[in-house]
Amino acid sequence: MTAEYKVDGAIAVITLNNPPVNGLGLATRRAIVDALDKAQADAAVKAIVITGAGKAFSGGADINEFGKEEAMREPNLNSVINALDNCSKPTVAAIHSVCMGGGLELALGCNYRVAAPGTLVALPEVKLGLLPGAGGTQRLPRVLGVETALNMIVSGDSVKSEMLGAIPGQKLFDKLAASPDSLMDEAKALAQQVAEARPLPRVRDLPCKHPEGDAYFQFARNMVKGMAKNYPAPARCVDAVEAATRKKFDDGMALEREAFVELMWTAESRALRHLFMAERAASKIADVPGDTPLRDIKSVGVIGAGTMGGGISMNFLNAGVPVTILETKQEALDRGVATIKKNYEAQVKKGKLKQEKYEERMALLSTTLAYEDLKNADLIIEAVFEEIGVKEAVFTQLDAVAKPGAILASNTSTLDVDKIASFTKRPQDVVGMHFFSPANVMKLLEVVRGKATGKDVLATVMKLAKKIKKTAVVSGVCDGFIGNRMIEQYSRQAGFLLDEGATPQQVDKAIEKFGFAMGPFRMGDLAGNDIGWAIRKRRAVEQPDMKYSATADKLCELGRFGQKTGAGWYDYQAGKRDAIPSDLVNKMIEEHRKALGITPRKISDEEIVQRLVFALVNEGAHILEDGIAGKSGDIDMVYLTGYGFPIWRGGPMHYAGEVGLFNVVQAMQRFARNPNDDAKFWQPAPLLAKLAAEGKQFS
Ligand code: T1G
Repeated sequence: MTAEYKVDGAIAVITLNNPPVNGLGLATRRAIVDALDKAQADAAVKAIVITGAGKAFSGGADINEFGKEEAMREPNLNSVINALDNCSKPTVAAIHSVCMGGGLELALGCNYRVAAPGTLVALPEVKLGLLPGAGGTQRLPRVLGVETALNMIVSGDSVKSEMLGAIPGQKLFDKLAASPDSLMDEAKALAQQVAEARPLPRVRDLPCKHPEGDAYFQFARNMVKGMAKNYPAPARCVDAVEAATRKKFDDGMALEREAFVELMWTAESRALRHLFMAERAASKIADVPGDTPLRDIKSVGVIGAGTMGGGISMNFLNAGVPVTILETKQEALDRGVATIKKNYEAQVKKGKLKQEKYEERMALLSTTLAYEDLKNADLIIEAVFEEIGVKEAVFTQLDAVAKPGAILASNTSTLDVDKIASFTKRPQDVVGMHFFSPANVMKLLEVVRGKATGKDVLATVMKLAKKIKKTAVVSGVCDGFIGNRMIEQYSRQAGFLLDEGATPQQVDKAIEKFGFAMGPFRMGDLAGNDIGWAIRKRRAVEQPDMKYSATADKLCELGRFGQKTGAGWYDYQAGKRDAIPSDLVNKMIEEHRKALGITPRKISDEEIVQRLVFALVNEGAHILEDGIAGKSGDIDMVYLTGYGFPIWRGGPMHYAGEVGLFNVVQAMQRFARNPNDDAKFWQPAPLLAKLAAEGKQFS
């Protein structure tokens, strides 16, 4: 059932019922028009109320239909709203919880609207690289005014119903219900009251003007150009709303429709829609049922009050979960707490956090030097020194102290979670929770699943990730999990590009122009070049055939670890973070090329970007083959939320699909023929080669 029809006295009630958020899929759209026909054919029915069952009035068009012909198949949403516009009896929308996108457009097609307080109202299409495509750009300005409507459409942000209802002169809501519980009674009462009222008020008949149209829309265009240079949709939103003030309603609708169809086929919209689905899919684990019982996490222990431990603690304090931080020395605890306070005070100073909220959070924080004090914690996360011996000591003690059923998590970024679990008698309770620095800011959380990790532990951590506003992605156990394993190949290619003739600044500029937040060399200087140095030393023992450019080691041998040592790939002025191209480093690279007998060549930005990005794609394909990531969208989520991959390109695996896997493999074959590149490096992963040969995508 996708819409229920019931007659209550003289009022017909149509209830959308397409869980989870009453997405307006084809079957639901058909059910609405059938119900409208039924109500109009029944002489006993004098008015109609439309509402939504469950947790939403409607979340809008059904995103599962995107890119499919069902989305456009009649009755499409515009046709449903036209049927409302031409309905012979008054229609009242009873709005609650969530009223978004096509759901709000549907409500705007009704003659009257009653909203429960606390309803989230939005036209979020722009966040999918679209614009409202069922009259939202033409109707919302008519009921809220041009400026309020345009702000909502260009931002895509939700606004509470009571705020919109308080706008002087607004015509969006005819009534705000006293409470969600009284909504239906009040909507039916209004329907009864207007049953004979004629002519029926239609939003499309309202005037739509802006007193200084030219100046305002010029201002709006300038604003949008600045904030959305990589996205075409916001500018089209401005065009459509401007059309509402200048054209007849139907002509404005035609412009909106044309813009909507055009945007639907842009790479940016495909990327944003992929991101929307991938983010939700990431929280689903193939072999962990959605109804897996969860463990109750009422308190958290964090071991280590350093940068990571402090940041991790803040995530839970922010979510109202009490935290006990354990350290080995009081001064380490004091330093850690002082850093947490400093972070919060900075937010209070910027007006991003209220003083009382800050105090509330600090009241949830306690500290200790004794493992004993963690005995009641439901989840304990260690963030101690990245050395297996230290982890062994910590988990051995945790095993002795933690209560049965406590989840024991390691924040390790490189060590073997199975080995860590083996230090306990409860491997089923052990899981990796790999936060990214700064842990209280970065959205990505790699949840590392050990061989023995319990399904309820995984389900609990994935749910908890949502509560602390993290994007959690499950990774299997391997060196570097998903993100760091891929970035190692990316960094190797960056080094080879230097050997062949590129400079650090040229590589960084090329990939930053492609959209990365930061190129590999600026990022190395920020994170510390010694991290990669330690990994290469380990590699030299474990995997001697894995070649690297020697430039990175030479840099570290000069003590140039990056910003923390005042010099890295770039030079830095004291106290500043601006990366200054270094003559010393560029000379070192030139001498290194000579020693290799390589004549430097000019390398195009396109080749730089392809070699860096396809290095990620190929390793991502290996990660899928090895079962370390469950789906390619998970890999995209890791790169979009943890490694600065440009959002509007959808992540490395999605981007490879946009390029075409055939073309990716063709490029890799060209690189393999380059005498100075590592032919073995460009051996396509079997999965990539197979999909490319079959003309398929990763997902
Ligand atoms: N259609 C179908 N399913 C949807 C959906 C939608 N529009 N929105 C969410 N879901 C699913 C989601 O996949 C998840 O499924 C479940 O609902 C809970 O979502 C013509 C073309 C509505 C505020 O962009 O902002 O209308 O994983 O985890 O935190 O102009 O979802 O449980 O199986 O996010 O409570 C415009 C997008 C579409 C709204 C609920 N609408 N959704 O948040 O739960 S374009 C949107 C949201 C459009 C017209 C155009 C949020 C939410 P599962 P959730 P939540």
